Amino acid sequence: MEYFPEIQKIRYEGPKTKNPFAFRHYNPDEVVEGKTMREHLRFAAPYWHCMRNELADPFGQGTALMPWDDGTTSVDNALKRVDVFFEFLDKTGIDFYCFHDRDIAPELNDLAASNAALEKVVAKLGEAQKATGKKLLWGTACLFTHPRYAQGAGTSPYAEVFAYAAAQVKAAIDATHVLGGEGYTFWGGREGYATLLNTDMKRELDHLARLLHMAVDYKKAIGFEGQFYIEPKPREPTTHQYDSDAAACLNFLREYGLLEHFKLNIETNHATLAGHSMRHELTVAANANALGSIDANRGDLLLGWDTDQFPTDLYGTVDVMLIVLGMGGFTTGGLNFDAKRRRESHEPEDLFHAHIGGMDAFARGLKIAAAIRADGRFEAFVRKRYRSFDSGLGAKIEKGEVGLKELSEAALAGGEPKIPSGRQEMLENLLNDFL
Ligand code: XLS
Ligand code: NI
Ligand code: NI
Repeated sequence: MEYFPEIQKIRYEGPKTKNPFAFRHYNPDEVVEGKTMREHLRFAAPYWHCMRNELADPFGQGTALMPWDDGTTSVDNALKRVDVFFEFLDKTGIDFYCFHDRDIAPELNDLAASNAALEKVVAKLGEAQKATGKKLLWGTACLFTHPRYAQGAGTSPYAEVFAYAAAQVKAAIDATHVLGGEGYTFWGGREGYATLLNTDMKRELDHLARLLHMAVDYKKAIGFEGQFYIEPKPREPTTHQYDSDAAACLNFLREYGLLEHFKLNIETNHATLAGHSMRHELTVAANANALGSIDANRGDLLLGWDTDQFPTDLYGTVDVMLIVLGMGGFTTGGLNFDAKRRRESHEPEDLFHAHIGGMDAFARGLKIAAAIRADGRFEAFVRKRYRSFDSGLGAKIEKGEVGLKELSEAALAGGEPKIPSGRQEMLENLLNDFL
């Protein structure tokens, strides 16, 4: 049974092709900086957006046409989606995928039934992985959709809800482990608050850290070697989320002794919602040696909402790839298109156009970033900008060999410093030369 019969395997045809179902820039086996594009980019598709997103918005119902889906919560329906999804992965040439427990299998009347359904679908996913060579980038538990989590999961004021969340995390880690997942993500959609009038923030944070420590212990107990990630996001659905940005996450992990066990999964649209550029968030994470993986999407500058659009902006993909190449590439992580089609793009073929565009934009981002690095002018400029710290007084400052007293003497003797231009406009022009 073929679910996308009109669509053939997407192939690289080069920048001149007029075929919308072809790659113009993503050429999986082309080598850039000593590795193939496929090895650098490690594209992943999110099960939730590809298979489960009906493309509803707060004002209207779903529009997505999913002729394979009977709309029920049956396990058979869930099993069928696996076939559809793997055909999609095969035809797009995407090597990895990500899921929430509740995307792949239905939440049924009680936890035991939900766990049993999950196990059935996981078994089928395992077979599909084996048959196709596709791999799981990361799994996660959906701790935000069900009404029981309306007031939080790991930060719920109610111990029974915390226990339920822990049970879901356990089952989702088991599923990820069985499927050989390279990572496991915690995104705390409800881990925050709507008002401080009813919230004990300290206690909630302590509880969230407890849940994560339990997950670390469990991971060790079962021998799961995948990387744990936290995915920062400042708000939405809550008014304030505790994991609001990369810096807040790093501080939380450090405070609770969790930093050695976690890296960050940074999402573009979350960065911009937090009032940062993606490059800022990636730099903060990479500086702490904690940049693990990326949810590659983008927001809309005109909307203050997590629109999860596909990443087609070249400035954005160049920024991302500069940081990824700069840290020596992904290890367990990859580029997960946590992105959905617009509500108007409701036909199955739009899924393909969307991912082709994202993959091509990242292929160009990779090539442009590699060219920028080979050219070396940006690096040289930045190095030169700080060169007064390479020797003399600056080197002494960096080494901690001088204090306020010595520097006061130096400043009194040196007079008013003359500083060179930061050359922002020249550098922006230089960046455009590479695009
Ligand atoms: C929502 C998040 C979510 C995570 C996984 O905004 O991006 O999709 O990636 O739970
Ligand atoms: Ni995400
Ligand atoms: Ni998101």
